[in-house]
Amino acid sequence: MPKWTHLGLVAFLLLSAATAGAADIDWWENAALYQIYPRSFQDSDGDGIGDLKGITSRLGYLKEIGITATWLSPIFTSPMSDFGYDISNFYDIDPIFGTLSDFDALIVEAKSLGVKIILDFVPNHSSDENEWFEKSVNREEGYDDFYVWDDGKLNEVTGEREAPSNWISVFGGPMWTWNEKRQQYFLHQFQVKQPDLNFTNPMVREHMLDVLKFWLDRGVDGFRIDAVPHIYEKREANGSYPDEPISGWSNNPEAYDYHDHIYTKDQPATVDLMYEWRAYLDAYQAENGGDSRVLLAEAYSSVETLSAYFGNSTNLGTQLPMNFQLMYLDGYSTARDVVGSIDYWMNTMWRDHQTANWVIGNHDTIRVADRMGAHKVDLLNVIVNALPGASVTYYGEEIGMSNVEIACTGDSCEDRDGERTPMQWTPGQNADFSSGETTWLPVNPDYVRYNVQTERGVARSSLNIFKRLQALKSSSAFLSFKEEGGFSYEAVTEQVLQIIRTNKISEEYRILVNMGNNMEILDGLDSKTYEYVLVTAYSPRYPGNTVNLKERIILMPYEAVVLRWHA
Ligand SMILES: *[C@@H]1O[C@H](CO)[C@@H](O)[C@H](O)[C@H]1NC(C)=O
Ligand SMILES: *[C@@H]1O[C@H](CO)[C@@H](O)[C@H](O)[C@H]1NC(C)=O
Ligand SMILES: *[C@@H]1O[C@H](CO)[C@@H](O)[C@H](O)[C@H]1NC(C)=O
Ligand SMILES: CC(=O)N[C@H]1CO[C@H](CO)[C@@H](O)[C@@H]1O
Ligand SMILES: [Ca+2]
Ligand SMILES: [Ca+2]
Repeated sequence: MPKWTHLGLVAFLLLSAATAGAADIDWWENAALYQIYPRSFQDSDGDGIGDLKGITSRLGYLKEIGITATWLSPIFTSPMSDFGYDISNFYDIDPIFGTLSDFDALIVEAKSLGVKIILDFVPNHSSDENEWFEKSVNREEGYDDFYVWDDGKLNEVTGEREAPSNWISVFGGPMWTWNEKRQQYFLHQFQVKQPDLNFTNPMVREHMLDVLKFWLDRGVDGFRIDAVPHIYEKREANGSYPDEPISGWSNNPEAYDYHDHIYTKDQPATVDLMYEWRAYLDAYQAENGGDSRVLLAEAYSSVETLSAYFGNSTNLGTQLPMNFQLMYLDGYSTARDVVGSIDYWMNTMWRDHQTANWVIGNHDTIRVADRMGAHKVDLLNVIVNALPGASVTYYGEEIGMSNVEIACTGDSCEDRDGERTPMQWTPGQNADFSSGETTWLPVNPDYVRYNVQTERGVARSSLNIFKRLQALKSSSAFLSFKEEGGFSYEAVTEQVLQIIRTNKISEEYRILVNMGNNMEILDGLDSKTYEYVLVTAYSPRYPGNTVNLKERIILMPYEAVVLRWHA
């Protein structure tokens, strides 16, 4: 495929884009999305663990910072072996987080504020403590085939029984575990305590639609689907499971990376499942009214695969196949690297579907401050909000939270805890996350400086920059991205990224981001005079200053600015 040049991209938009105006944009297409990790957002009862009442009390904050919709990591009943990603009852709230009536109260408050609520939906597996699994172990009628069971193979040399295939689970170790009671192996792509459901079984799919309906009826605006690529596995017509080839990426035969996951990831049936769920949501909307219900898909897959999950005009799939490309940047990434990451998405998803979304963090990835450096947090917030489409912010990134190093002790060792520490609200005790004596994870000691209350009062804090970005994101030039020539992006030097957003009539914004630690001098970028409308902490300029781009503009190390020209 020919590489798309940025001029070419603009030309392409000129030639072929429908002249869709802001009015044609559905809410999710330009949404500011925000991920809440419920254990860590706000504790309401002093037990040191965040909960639903806590979230409800903080919804006003989401409104304040311009969030369209928030998605909550799982809040369902769970033995918490994988902190809620192991669900024992898909129809209830875990007591740690509250009750169904707390949830209903949350929805009422969210609706009155105009903040949409999206739930994490974990279809691939349940907890082994789910009654469905117990029924399946006991081969109860209707549940016999609910999970992926197999007798395994007989090793002809040793005469011993072996797992059906060589598959390795995502967290390491075999993907098959023997169940004494049923005398069969069951499949688990994640932990042993997370047996995979059998999605070729229509009964399982029906149960899952029923789960969706249950929460839609309670007023949710959509679902973020966990672990989409892992839903189906390859099974031969004769019932056997083919071994996966060695990848060459790891020397450890117990590690997930040891194999190339051609039979346990992104199997073709997954695409149809996306269409099935989207059709269900659309039918629900048609019947019940209201705004579009959305599907966000978590899939660490190629952009080409994500394109298939999105679907086309006849087969609609997930609206927001989450784009993790920017999460692969690190402290050494230059503006050209950023452009490369943007290109990968634009060359496929934008070209084919004119849709985009940008994720820079989640509960499985170290925070931007640690991954790229504290001085780059604002730069990344500027980039994801300046690009067209939906932005996805992990709680705390808007105030520049960083990882906490948490000692790993024995069984409770969880290497993803560092990015899951309590939200930092004020410089008070426990950052006002909890009134308890201790919190489930320690509050980052830097909370005295990085917290919502303090940052509200600092003109160029990460928080105030973030808020300003949200205001821009919903203004006409930023909404008109589907119009011809509505935007472009390029690396004007190795270290300076430029994004242009314009409504082509009265307004043009130039966003300049210096990713490097050197001063950058740019001559003759354009012929117009611009006003500084947003400046970051490293900028010597003030909002309201002007600059004539026919002459020169100087950018300090790690400076990002938004310039505005108007007719
Ligand atoms: C999954 O369910 C289908 C339909 O009930 C059944 O034919 C199939 O054998 C099951 N698959 C496994 C691996 O149990
Ligand atoms: C089942 O079918 C696959 C693919 O056709 C083949 O490779 C495998 O040897 C077969 N296994 C058995 C036990 O017949
Ligand atoms: C849409 O995608 C399906 C496959 O999922 C394909 O069969 C169909 O031809 C596509 N339609 C269009 C209009 O591209
Ligand atoms: C980013 C994300 O949500 N990752 C989750 C994927 O699914 C596994 C198993 O459900 C979880 O452990 C991850 O946290
Ligand atoms: Ca609590
Ligand atoms: Ca699966």
